[in-house]
Amino acid sequence: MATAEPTSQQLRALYERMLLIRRMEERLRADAAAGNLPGAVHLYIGQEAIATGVCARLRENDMITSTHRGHGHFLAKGGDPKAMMAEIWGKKTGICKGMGGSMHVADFSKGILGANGIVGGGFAIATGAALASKLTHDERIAVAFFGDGAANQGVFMESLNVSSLWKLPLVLVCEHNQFSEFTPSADITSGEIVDRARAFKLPTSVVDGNDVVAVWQAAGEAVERARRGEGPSFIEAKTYRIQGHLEAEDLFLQGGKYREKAEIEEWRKRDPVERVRQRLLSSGAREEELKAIDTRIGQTVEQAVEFAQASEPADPELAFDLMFVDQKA
Ligand SMILES: Cc1ncc(C[n+]2csc(CCOP(=O)(O)OP(=O)(O)O)c2C)c(N)n1
Repeated sequence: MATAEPTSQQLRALYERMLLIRRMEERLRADAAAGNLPGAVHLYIGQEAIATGVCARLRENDMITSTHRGHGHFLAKGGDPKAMMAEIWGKKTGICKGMGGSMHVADFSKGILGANGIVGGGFAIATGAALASKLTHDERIAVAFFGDGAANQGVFMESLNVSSLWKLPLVLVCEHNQFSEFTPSADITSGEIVDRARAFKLPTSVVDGNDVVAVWQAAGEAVERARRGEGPSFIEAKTYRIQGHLEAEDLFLQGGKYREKAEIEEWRKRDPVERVRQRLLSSGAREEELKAIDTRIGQTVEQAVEFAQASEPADPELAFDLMFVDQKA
């Protein structure tokens, strides 16, 4: 049953994945602040429950599309931490040979169709992937992760329309983190985003995006429905962006502000990683076991950074080989 509680083994797996995303990004935050990274990073800290809860319901060959805030989706879908770190460091050993960077981490072999610097760019890709799956009867489903800002792009409506009409195996996951860059969502979004999906007759659920169990349950139902060939579903996960829009936010704002520190602190109290940790402790996990998981993940992160640092820089000449299939300069 999709709405059942996760077993303690499943809950532990959810916790581990969320913690991996958190620790990878804390390291990225430190390296961004130290000026070690060649490009901008948009961090997912505070939203880990969403990618993790959804991707835990997917098969390895199911497909996802992501956003400019894509590290969490990549890792949740089973992307390799070393290859992601090297990509963000702009190295040849990166998952896209260092040619894409933070905003384009992709691994087709794991169904990760890519992070995307174009806001709303994932809708049509995921819808097309779901259509391909339906036409070839391969039983794969596609998930589009997107922000509340992206829900204001017209292509969202196009995806809702054709996916509903053609009963495509698609799950649309809106991560409502309440901001678009430096603008509160309420200033640019009319009505409720979920009502847009209802208008196209999609089954919808609105969940606490900081509660991995709630996300996991909603995703279970949506994924099963898509797998049965009954069409798309929409999930809105309510959450909050803890970090700035990007790690160089202060430079952009030049002293200006768009939210209060107290609000951020309020949301820190609903930290999704800490919540699942408490849940594990109250269901019998021991503090030392959880510490051991953290230590192991710390080593994974450290190894990923060492791998990235030791790798050669990306080769710009590769642009000629990688841009088009079979094309040489
Ligand atoms: C088509 C397009 N328009 C504008 C931008 C500039 N931009 C980058 S991120 C962003 C805000 C996106 O907000 P949301 O979809 O809610 O995602 P979040 O950053 O909150 O995760 C904007 C407007 C862009 N990258 N692409």
